[in-house]
Parts: sequence; structure tokens; C-alpha cells
Amino acid sequence: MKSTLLIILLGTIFSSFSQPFTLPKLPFSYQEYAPYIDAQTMEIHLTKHHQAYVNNLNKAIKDTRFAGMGLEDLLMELRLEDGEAIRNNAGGHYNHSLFWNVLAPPAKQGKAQDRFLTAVQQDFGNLDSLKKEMNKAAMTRFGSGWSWLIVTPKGSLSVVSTPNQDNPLMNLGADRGIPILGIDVWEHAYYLNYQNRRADYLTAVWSLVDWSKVSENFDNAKANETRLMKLVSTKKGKKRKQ
Ligand code: MN3
Repeated sequence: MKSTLLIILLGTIFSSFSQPFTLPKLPFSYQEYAPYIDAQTMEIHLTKHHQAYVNNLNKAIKDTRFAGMGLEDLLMELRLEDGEAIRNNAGGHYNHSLFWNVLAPPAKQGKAQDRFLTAVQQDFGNLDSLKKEMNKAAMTRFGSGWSWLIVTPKGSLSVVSTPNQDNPLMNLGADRGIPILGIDVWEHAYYLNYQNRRADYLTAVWSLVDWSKVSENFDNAKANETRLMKLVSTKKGKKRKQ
């Protein structure tokens, strides 16, 4: 019963993760994310940037071994040798889908769940220290990339960052895990409101993080032992340049 419910839940949230890949719908209107992220930035980000990743991904995997594969499996299987078109666009689609999933206007957010909070306490002390670590990862990421909260194969929480549209599911010689919260630190995520002020955007974006969603993602990642095990059991891929 529990697992059926989980599958239905995952199916509705991540139906855009099966082929052909499609753009997910935002659960709120663009205006509702303001003033933290303005409506125009949200719209351009989703309908131009994210849509381009989806279109280019569907094109790039045609007649490759990835045709028909689900997005998470594809990300876990791909190698540096598979080239940048598949990697950048598959990452772009997954990363943005997760980003939209955890953002909600403050009045519509739920609370962090106990299981997640216990893990935060264990690995960071409290939510504020976790935010600080994610901000640090975001601020020290040179150029474009992402700051992540992941569930490691050991089941603990960890903060990592990746360049461009890479993510911790990929086998690129770096720490791997299942992302449960991702902060986009490409300039296109904040340019209209904040121009070059990444730190101001980071302060604002925390107001939009729905901890009940992050808690849900945490439970799902922990329940997915097969996937967590696969992250350590596969042969190490060639290391990317950082
Ligand atoms: Mn982006």
C-alpha cells in the first residue's frame, strides 16, 4: 500500500522524467514567487531556458543507447565520453525540475518533517547551519552551477556543488548522491532582480524553499535503496574538469 502510494506520487510529480521529456508545470503562477524572484525571471527561466534543455535533450538522445530510458537512470549511466549535449541538457532538465519542485510562496509552504529535521540535526546541527553551508557552496562556485543538498549512499545528508548543469547523480568522479534540494546559481536565475548580486539572491531564495517538499524528497531518496546502492557500485567514471 505504502509503496503503491509512493509510486503514484512520484509518477505525478516526475511524469516529465519519462520520454519524450516534457516541461513540468509550475504549481503556482509566476507572480506568486515575487518579490523573492520576479515573475518575468520565473517565466523566462521556465519557458526559455528549461524548455530549451527539454527540446535539446529529446533531440540529443535520438538513436543513442539512452532512447526510452527514464531521466534518473540516464543521468546515472552517462559518462563523460557521451558528450556534452546529452549531459548538459539531461542535467538542465533534471536540475530545474527539482528546483521548481522545492519552491513555493511563503504562505503556501508546509513544515519540515521530523525525520528530515533529525537528519539535519545529526549532520549540520540545525537548518541555519545547513543554509550557511549551501550558501558557501553557492558563493564559491565559480561561474555557473548548482549548490546541492544530497542524500549520500550511506544515507546521511551532505552539501556539494557542481559546475554548469552537472549534478550529483552523474558518475563524474566526484561525490555522488540523490539531490533533494538544489539552488540554481546561474545568473539567468536572478539577473533581472539582482544583476550580479548572487548573495542577495541567495538570501531571498531561502524564503521560497518549501521544507515540506525537501522532507518528502528526503523520504523518497532514503526509500530508494536500489538507487543509492547503484551510486557506489558502478565503476568510477572519468573525472570532469571542475
Ligand atoms: Mn537555470
